[in-house]
Amino acid sequence: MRIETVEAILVDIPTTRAHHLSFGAVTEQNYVIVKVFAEGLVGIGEASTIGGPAWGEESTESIKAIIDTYLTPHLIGKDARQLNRLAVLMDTAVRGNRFAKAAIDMALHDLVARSRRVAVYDLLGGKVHDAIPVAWTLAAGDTARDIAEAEEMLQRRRHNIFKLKIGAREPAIDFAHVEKICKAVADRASIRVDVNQAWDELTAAKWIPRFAAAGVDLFEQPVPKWNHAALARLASGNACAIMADESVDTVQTAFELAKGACADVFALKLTKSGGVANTKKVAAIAEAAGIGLYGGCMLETAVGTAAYAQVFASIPGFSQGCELFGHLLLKDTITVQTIELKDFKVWIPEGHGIGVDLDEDKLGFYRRDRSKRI
Ligand code: MUC
Ligand code: MG
Repeated sequence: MRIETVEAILVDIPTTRAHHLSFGAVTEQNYVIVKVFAEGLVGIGEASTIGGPAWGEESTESIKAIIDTYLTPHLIGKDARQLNRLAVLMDTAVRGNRFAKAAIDMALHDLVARSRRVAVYDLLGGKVHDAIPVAWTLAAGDTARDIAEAEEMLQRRRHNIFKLKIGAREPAIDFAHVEKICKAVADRASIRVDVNQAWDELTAAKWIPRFAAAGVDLFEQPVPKWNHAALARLASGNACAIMADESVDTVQTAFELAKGACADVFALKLTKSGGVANTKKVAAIAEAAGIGLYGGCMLETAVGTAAYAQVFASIPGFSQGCELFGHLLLKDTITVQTIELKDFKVWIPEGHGIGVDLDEDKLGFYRRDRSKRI
């Protein structure tokens, strides 16, 4: 199945509300939608970034440039079915840039699965989950609004795990905010916080036990990604489970973090790890080290969400659930099918490939190079 072309399309979609993180507020999510064409079939994938290069090093613009200029020329004419060989080829041609490689890798998996008329999870040996418990992020930037959102999600039986974004304000102000939410939903939900690298170790050591005493179950990335030693000391404190997100990306960093007992939980993301195979290797390292798993996200559209879901479905574990809700934070959808969230779980999409198809009219509307939006 010879690859004919690869298309990388910049897409911007407004969010339903501002999403406040330690480094700013997001009102529009940016994506690169990738299409790989071969023998009359098209495979789709996606790279999503949050706040341009503020969350991580890659931006949608850099991802598109890497795909168009440095990855696509190596892929044209190659056999799409050789997924492992193509992953090695991409790693040889380009260092790092894992989000760009992951978007192509998702599209290749989708293409090959569609050509065999099976789901991507079938390519990976089948599902171990039909559904995974799914969190919702409360990040409206306003305590009353966050509590109202949590109540609505509980009432609709969509989410009973909430992740709160903190780190932009003084810890005492964040604490008051989180404490009020913990009190409001006590015994009905699990509350976690994500600091997105904003604290130093002393701040984390001082505040984590207080947040834990208020009812927080899990602390995500309290310190900068490079500070593995601080993560290890915080994790050994046992006040609260520590989850590595930005810190855990490559197979090598996963191994280093596991070796140093730096985290109780790893947040898995296909984009962070550079594709399907490496995500599964990171999961295997976690399994070997007794580290829990959480299915992370980058607020993907239903394309990326479906791709993540297919892969997560094939991995045992996920003791901490997942956060495959990104498509529901967007004002619109660019897929024909949606991904179902009910009974506090996300349900793995069924169908061929990743299980969702692009709505070409919507894609046409939201693509950045469309000169005039109607
Ligand atoms: C992150 O750092 O976890 C995922 C969900 C969310 O609210 O933010 C992102 C990124
Ligand atoms: Mg995070």
